[in-house]
Amino acid sequence: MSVQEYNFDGLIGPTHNFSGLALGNIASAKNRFLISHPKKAALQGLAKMKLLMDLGLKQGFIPPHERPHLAALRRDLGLKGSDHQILAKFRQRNFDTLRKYSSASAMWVANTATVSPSSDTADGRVHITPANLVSLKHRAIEANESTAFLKYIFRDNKFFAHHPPFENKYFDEGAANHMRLSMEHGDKGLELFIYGKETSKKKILAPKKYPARQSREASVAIATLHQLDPDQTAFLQQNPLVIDAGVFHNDVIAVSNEDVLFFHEKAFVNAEEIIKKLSDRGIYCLKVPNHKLTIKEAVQSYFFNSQIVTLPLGKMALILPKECQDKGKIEVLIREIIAHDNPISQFYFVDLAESMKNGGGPACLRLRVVLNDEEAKGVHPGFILNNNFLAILEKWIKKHYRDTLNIRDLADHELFQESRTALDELTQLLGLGSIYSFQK
Ligand code: SUG
Repeated sequence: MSVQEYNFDGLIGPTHNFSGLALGNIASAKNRFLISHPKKAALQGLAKMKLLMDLGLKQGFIPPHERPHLAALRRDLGLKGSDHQILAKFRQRNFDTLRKYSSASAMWVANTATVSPSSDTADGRVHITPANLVSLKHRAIEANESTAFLKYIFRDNKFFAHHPPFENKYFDEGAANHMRLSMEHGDKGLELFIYGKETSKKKILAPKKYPARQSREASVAIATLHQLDPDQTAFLQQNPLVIDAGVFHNDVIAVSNEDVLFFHEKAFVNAEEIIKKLSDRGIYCLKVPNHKLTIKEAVQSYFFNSQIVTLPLGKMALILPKECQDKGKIEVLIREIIAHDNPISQFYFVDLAESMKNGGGPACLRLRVVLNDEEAKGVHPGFILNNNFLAILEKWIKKHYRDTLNIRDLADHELFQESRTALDELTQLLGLGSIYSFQK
């Protein structure tokens, strides 16, 4: 049976904005309150999906969440009144509260869940745990819808085991802190979990400036829930130094694909033993030393937030953010990677400038799901892209999305209605059914 990796990308929503909400994420802070370009943002995301499809890869998508999330606002603050009245109230006062319920952050689906393929799990099912994202309020409100969407998309329970997101005591940011190494996607893999803090231990090295988001307790609990083989599971601490330099998720400093692990020298604490073990098993451990690229340069360029994908003929491609283009040091590194003994043979630059301004590069925008042919049939077909769906989505974005959005527009009832209409039409165009609570 053939096994393939599917990349499910977050479709960028109609209220994409720059709100500066993510502490420790340098791009988000720097671009706070800039005018955003929702139409351009969504088309950029779609162009990346198209590139991967043109390369012969399987591509799916996860729909945007409705924002502002007025249902969560009502629930949390006990508000009554119509949508119009609530928005009007926040337009005048407490706009900062509304911002927390308005981020289009659900686009970064590398944070939506952790997924373990069936070849790694004891019961032979694909295990999915949605991330609770409790480190930041604007992201924590994603968990309910994400859980519902994932159950709806990966719908056949014969193949998919869905776990609920954790309660508040564990801090979980999903696949952005999870890597998997195997000779081929379909082989049993070693799952590597990267955490920034261990809440039960006082003495652990901790960042000083910015918060660590992922807790070891969450990673360990996922490994247990997913029924992973302890001999094929490892936990590594993220270096607090890199967190303080703006590496708020591991995927900003490391990425893996099949038998390739690509990472910055400073990414982890005490990783020598595991790296040696991996090298001994034939994994290509591509370490970038600090003198070739500093942590700061890595964060500015998002070099490690590239996707590494396996092409149909077995070689691999790097999908890099265009911020890596024409950067002397990075071009040298890319050439070295291509020239040396490892499976990476091609590279492509993608323009994701709108997502990048919020700290989201190519790898942030995708959730990887390894599926065999049978499991693939257990996925709702409306969420798997083909060229026809791509064309529909492009037309839909062009019809409904605004060219520009000012942060204050988030309190605008017209924008709220526009995006609701857009999301409603999206579900009809692709035959997705009623996935939004306003449709029920
Ligand atoms: O959680 N930015 C996101 C970016 C997430 C990137 N994902 C991965 N690295 N996998 C975050 O920091 C900023 C949104 C705003 O401020 O409006 C934001 O949430």
